[in-house]
Order: sequence, then structure tokens, then C-alpha cells
Amino acid sequence: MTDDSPADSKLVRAKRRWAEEGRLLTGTTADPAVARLPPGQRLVRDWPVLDLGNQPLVDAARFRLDIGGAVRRPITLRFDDFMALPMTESVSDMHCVTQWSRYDNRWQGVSARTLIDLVEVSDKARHVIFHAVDGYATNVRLDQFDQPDVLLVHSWEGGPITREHGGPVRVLIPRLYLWKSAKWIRRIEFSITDQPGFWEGNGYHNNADPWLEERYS
Ligand SMILES: Nc1nc2c(c(=O)[nH]1)N[C@H]1C(S)=C(S)[C@@H](COP(=O)(O)O)O[C@H]1N2
Ligand SMILES: [Mo]
Repeated sequence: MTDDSPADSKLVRAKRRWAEEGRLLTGTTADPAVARLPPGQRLVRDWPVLDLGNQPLVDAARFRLDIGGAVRRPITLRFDDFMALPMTESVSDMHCVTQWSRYDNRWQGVSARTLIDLVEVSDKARHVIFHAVDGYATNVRLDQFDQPDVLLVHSWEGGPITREHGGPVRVLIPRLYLWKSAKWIRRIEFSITDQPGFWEGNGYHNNADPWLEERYS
């Protein structure tokens, strides 16, 4: 493996070490009904950019979204097809495992529920695997995906999601650490079995609940 391949980059080696050492862990949990800020987090006002360093250019013409796996009606959406789906607006907080949280982000996009209904997800599906244009992948349980605040977003604070934040369309799962929210989404795979994604295979927690401080496995 070369030094600049993502799986062995300086960044990934450093993060694997964080996971091994349990860096940033406070050893406490919090109840989201009471504490808005999860343990060990601090508030920021800007929106930091984090990824593996390759930010693909996906314009509306190039955008494709495949949704398949354990579904009855697999589909490929072009950008116009996506934008023609029913849109939801929601305001939610973001929590990144590198310790920053940002409150009150206003999003527009298509709800997870709309997509689940659209492709007729099988009763046997239990997991959702997200595959992105840059080769990134991440996984959640179907019940974590199927929440009213989970969206495929195209807009933040009234403007389009920028390229650096995963535009034109990214996943947003606000109640999990942000590495579960794939940027530049390319394929959503409903699955009977679980498949660890990129960070999950590098020492990070499979479940990723910030209030339980599920940073590392
Ligand atoms: N496609 C893709 N999605 C990704 C990543 C990535 O490298 N590629 N990084 C993840 C990580 S580790 C974080 S913290 C968030 C950061 O999102 P942001 O840059 O919009 O803040 O994106 C997540 N989604
Ligand atoms: Mo991250």
C-alpha cells in the first residue's frame, strides 16, 4: 500500500491510533432528552470540512443515485428525478467524532421514509450501506436510517450543498456521529447482513451514538 492511498494515509493512521488509545473519551453518557450537547463535544459556529481528501466534482448532469439491494423496485435516479420527489425541511444539530457540534442546521431534502417507500424495501432488510463517489462507504441499521430527521439533503441554510460538503446530494443522519452521513452519495444498498464501512473498518464504532460516546469499537 502506498503512503497516499486512503487506507494508509497519515490521516487514517492517526485516526486509527486515536481509536486504539480511546482519545477524546470522557467515559460519560448523556440523555438527549436533557442534554443537547453530547459528552466530550464542543460547539462551533462554522461548518468544518472532513473527508479523505478527494472531493469529486459531481454536477447535476453527472449525478446518479442507485437504490437497490434487498428491495422490490430498485431504481436509478438522475438529478431531476431526485428533485421531483417530495421534499422535507428540517432543522437539526450535527455532531462530529473529532469533537465539534453545530446546532440548528436548516436542511431540505428527501426523507429516508420516502426512499424506503419508493423502492419497497424488503421485510428482510436490516441494514443500509451507503457508497459514495470517492470510494467511501458507511453503514447503519435500517431502524437508524428510518427516522423522521434522516434526509438525503440538497440544501443547507437555503443554499445548495457545496462540493466540499458532498453536494449536490449527501446523506444526513443527525443523531449519529457525522461519519455515518456519506457525502457525494452514489448508491444506497439495503441489506440483510451488515457490512462495515471505511471508518468502521478502522477502529470506529459500528453504532456511533454521540450521547453514548460510541466513538470507537
Ligand atoms: N463520501 C464521503 N463521505 C464522508 C466522508 C468521506 O471521506 N467521503 N467523511 C465522513 C466524515 S469522517 C465526516 S466527519 C463527515 C464530514 O462532513 P463535512 O465535511 O460536510 O463536515 O463526512 C463523512 N462523510
Ligand atoms: Mo469524521
